Amino acid sequence: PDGDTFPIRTLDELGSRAKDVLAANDIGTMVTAAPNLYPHMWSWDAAFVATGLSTVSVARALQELDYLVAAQWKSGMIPHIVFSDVPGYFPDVDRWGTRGVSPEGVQSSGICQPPVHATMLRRIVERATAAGGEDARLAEEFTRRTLPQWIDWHGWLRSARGGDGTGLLTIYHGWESGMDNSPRFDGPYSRVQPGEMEPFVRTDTLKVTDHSQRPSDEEYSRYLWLVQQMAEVGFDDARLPGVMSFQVKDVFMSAIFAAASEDLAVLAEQFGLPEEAPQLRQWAQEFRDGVDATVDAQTGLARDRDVLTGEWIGPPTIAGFAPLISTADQALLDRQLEIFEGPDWTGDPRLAFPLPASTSTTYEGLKPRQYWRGPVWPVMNWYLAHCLRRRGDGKRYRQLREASLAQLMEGHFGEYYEPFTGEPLGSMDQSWTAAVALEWLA
Ligand code: 9YW
Repeated sequence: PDGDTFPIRTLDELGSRAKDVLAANDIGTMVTAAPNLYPHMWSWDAAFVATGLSTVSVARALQELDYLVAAQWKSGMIPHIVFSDVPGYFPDVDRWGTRGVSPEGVQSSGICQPPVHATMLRRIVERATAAGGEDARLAEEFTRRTLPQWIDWHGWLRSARGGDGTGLLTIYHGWESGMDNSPRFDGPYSRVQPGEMEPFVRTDTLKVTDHSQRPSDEEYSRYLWLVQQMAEVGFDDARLPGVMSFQVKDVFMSAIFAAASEDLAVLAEQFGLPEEAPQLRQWAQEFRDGVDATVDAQTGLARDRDVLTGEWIGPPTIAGFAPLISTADQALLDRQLEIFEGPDWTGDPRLAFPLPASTSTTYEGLKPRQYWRGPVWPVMNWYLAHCLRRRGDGKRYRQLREASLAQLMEGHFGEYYEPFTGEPLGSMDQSWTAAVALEWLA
């Protein structure tokens, strides 16, 4: 808003500006992911936004999760975008071809995103329970009512995407990982050959005018080709393995699933479905093991795998730290933390702030301004810190908090940041960035 000054001077001011960002992005039905670039609800954004909102209003936070879960498909899938009526984003619901496939009255995409929801719901429930009164009552009512849906969501992930005994979830589109153009996917995408397709006009490059911060046109034509491949089989889970030219075992998403299944088990025990807890814990165990088994003995990082070629995926990205989210193996955890704090990651002395970049800052393919190829993503900093705190590592949580708050004081709530200069990039006033600012301050 007019009159804002940069950088921000006090933590109080940071908090009130973060609240203003979320309020401004709230269109009544949903808090859009960003004011201009992303005028819809994204699945994993909504979960992070909800936890941030719960520091202000538990009722408003639960409304956000309610709106998302209401868009759940019959299969159990929670779609990665729930569209508002605001125009201007591409691909829109028509390009997705999901009308008639998605539930009546729901306008959504036809793919999923990482399942952070149960973890964030548990966080909100803990906050609301501590507050007591009306907040506690609302959180309990919401959790009892929606638990079956979150359990179906996990059941769908396990059966449609992870039922092959690997303890790893398959994604059929880089967008499902939430890290669209990460170098993790360069190999698999190089084998995607777009065929005959409707022409398209991107809208993201009209909004982020420095195109070097966004994926290339060639990348976008592959993204759209995969959407078409899914639409041609009516987004039928059973047919996707036979037709999709992109199939990757996503190690980061698998770790999120393991941790969230554990959190869901806790909620199930607490809110009336204790008989579901053993199954959820079994999935947590299976995927924890699956993630641990991907670790490269030489680099110490976890790896994705290209299902179609059977190859491990090499580039050192933030996804390599998946075990920080899920592992129960203390030696592995110690080794990962040493790498995390070492010169290729948060210990790189050239960094503006000691925070993990989306790819290692010493990687030859690093693109420090381009999306998931190098910038630092505030939401990832908080999520990883939250996972460490859950393990009892308050010291590291506080270190990441201090660095993150110092980064955010520049005041624009950027979607991502240049690692060496701290410049905000992509969309400004990004909702999940504001949400994690509130979490850091809570
Ligand atoms: C797009 C909304 C989404 C995030 C993704 C991020 C980006 C959307 O924005 O993708 O059209 O490029 O990669 O993780 O959920 O913030």
